[in-house]
Amino acid sequence: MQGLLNDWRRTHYANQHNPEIAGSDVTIMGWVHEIRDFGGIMFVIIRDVTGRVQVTAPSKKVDEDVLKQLRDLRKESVVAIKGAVQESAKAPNGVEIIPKEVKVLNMADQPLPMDPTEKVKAGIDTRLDSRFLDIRKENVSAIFKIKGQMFHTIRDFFYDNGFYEINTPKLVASATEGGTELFPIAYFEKEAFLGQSPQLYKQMMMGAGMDKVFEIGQIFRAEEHDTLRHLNEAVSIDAEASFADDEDVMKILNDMIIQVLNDVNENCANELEILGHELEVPSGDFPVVTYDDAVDIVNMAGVEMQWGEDLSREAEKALGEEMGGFYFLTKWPAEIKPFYVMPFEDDEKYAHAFDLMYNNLELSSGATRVHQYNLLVKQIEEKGLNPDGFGSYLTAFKYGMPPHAGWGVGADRLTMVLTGSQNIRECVLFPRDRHRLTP
Ligand code: AMO
Repeated sequence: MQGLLNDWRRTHYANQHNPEIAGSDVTIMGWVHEIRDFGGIMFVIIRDVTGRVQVTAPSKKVDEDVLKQLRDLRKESVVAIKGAVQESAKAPNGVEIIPKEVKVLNMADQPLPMDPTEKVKAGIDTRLDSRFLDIRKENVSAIFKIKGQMFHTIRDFFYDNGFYEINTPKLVASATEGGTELFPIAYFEKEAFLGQSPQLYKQMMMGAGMDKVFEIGQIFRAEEHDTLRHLNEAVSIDAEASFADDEDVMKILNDMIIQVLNDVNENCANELEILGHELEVPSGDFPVVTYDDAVDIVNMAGVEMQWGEDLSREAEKALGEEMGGFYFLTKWPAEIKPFYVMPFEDDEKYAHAFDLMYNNLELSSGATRVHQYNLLVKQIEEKGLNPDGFGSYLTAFKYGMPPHAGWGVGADRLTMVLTGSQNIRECVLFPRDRHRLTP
């Protein structure tokens, strides 16, 4: 059978080729990025997850069978090549490979649905339709390498700070963030939905005595919006901590973001360079602006906003213009925050709720939670919801629920900031939006 690895194994990745290994034999495996045939000499660029390396085949030096195999290659085919490394001032890494044996592992069909070398530019829809080819581009895979580093740092951060990782159900019976944005699903004879937030479960874990928990998981929002920062399926990084309030968890969030920025700068310098993106790391605590001050700032900028309204897109832009970078927006009107948010003791119009913003992009929402059963029932009713729908959640508040606070960060939005992407679709492998359910 053709195309099997058999006893062939890769010895070097593309980025491990440098003048230090000149003279040695290597086996590389990857995709045919480019073929240039000048008759007397042929260049084949091989690409793998780390980058590219040049295979140079002068017809006088290379076996006729090998030359024929190279000549018959089609772009984006998967190959393995054994050869000798030789110094070359003109080649990308200062070295090239003179091929001795070629194994075609899988020939690619032609024409390609899109061109991963970007000689022919494709729009976002064509790219997403052929996402596997799109991600072969280094400026696209760079985004996901940075996103991977982000999750790595975040998990390290949580584990280092005493948080336990949890997984909560995504098939749920009720809404958490207000009633309208749920995807109904068929669940045998019952009504069920896709979860829009692990909110109720992470709070129940506080009642379960787990002290500090986090979850990284999918959230589903049936909002009809079609914007550059909303998807119908997103990844949320959720944290919840007991015996803590909004200020405590803002500090945790602040520290986590700084660690992510530092780690991405340190470990993803190559990816940032490919993206042409620089990441500034703010020193110390992010600035804080209260909702009241934000209303003034927005109005002063000529965008009309009444006290008690959520920020319109224009209001977010005006505020972002004034604040810049990362900042917290605090002391929200209780009326526009969910039922689980703790009101101020001395003025119930305000809630102990905050958003973390980056320029005009909301990255996170969080709050001190209501931990008293009676107040929670009252707030559920005031939001026009029926406490009967929250049975097992509410019960957890009757038998020893500690004071607690937490937040949820949109992972895909944070990736936009880390990579300088303007469209959230760039930061999700297979985005789900109003019009897209495949691939
Ligand atoms: P919220 O609804 O604000 O809060 O969501 C938290 C964060 O998740 C991201 N996000 C989204 N990202 C992309 N597309 C969407 N449709 C989308 N919806 C939300 C945003 C947002 O800031 N339970 C609370 C969190 C908490 O209080 O702990 C919640 O879900 O970045």
